[in-house]
Amino acid sequence: MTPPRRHLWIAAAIWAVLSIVGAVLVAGIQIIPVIASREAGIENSAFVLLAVLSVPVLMFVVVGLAYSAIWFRANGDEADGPPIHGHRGFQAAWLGISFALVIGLFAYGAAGLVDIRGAQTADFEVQVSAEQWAWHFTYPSTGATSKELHIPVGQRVHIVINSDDVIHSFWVPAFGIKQDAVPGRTTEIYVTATVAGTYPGLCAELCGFGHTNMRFTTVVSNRAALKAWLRKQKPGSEGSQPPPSGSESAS
Ligand SMILES: [Cu+2]
Repeated sequence: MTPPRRHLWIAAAIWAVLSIVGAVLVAGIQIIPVIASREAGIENSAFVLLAVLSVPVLMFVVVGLAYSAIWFRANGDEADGPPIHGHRGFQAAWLGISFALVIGLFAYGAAGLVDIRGAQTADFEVQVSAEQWAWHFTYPSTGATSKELHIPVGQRVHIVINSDDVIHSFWVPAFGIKQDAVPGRTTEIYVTATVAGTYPGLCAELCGFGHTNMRFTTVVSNRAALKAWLRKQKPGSEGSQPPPSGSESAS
């Protein structure tokens, strides 16, 4: 007969080994498929931390269950085992560790949120107008308009969002940002793109028959290329775009 303490140590050792191996494996994965902004990087590290910390919790349950099922299997006897009452140390550890995990994750998440949403300053501004079923982008620095979103790499961009009809949602998955476009109200979001390239954007709020096709392309380029592109856009050339101010129309 193995003494009970020995079982505890063996199970704890298996738990520790599986937790470390699992945490190392999970720590290496990128959870957001494409990361092209500072914000998406912060979010990905939060997801990874959450996944890493969940491994020892999962293993605690799995190892406890599997070890008991193998070593303490009762053949044919289906009666309940004797109840265990009031183990103060165990209860304190259970509550203490759970509390520390939750508060620690909350603190990490809150710091990340402040990092993403905190500073309300930007180097570049774009106004976004959503309607059934299209996106329009206006660049206040030149008055240019476009159907694609063009922003500079490595600079904090202020995106100001309005809707002409129903609720839409501005979403660029690679940037890790999503913001509702609400009729009669201006919403905003900030992003710092870190990798030049072209990224898909889409409406993330079911907004009617054409919702599926309410997509746009985001082009991230260096400041010089962006300036050259902006110079080529004639102000208001995009057509159906109303002037940037007073464009909210209630319908
Ligand atoms: Cu929409």
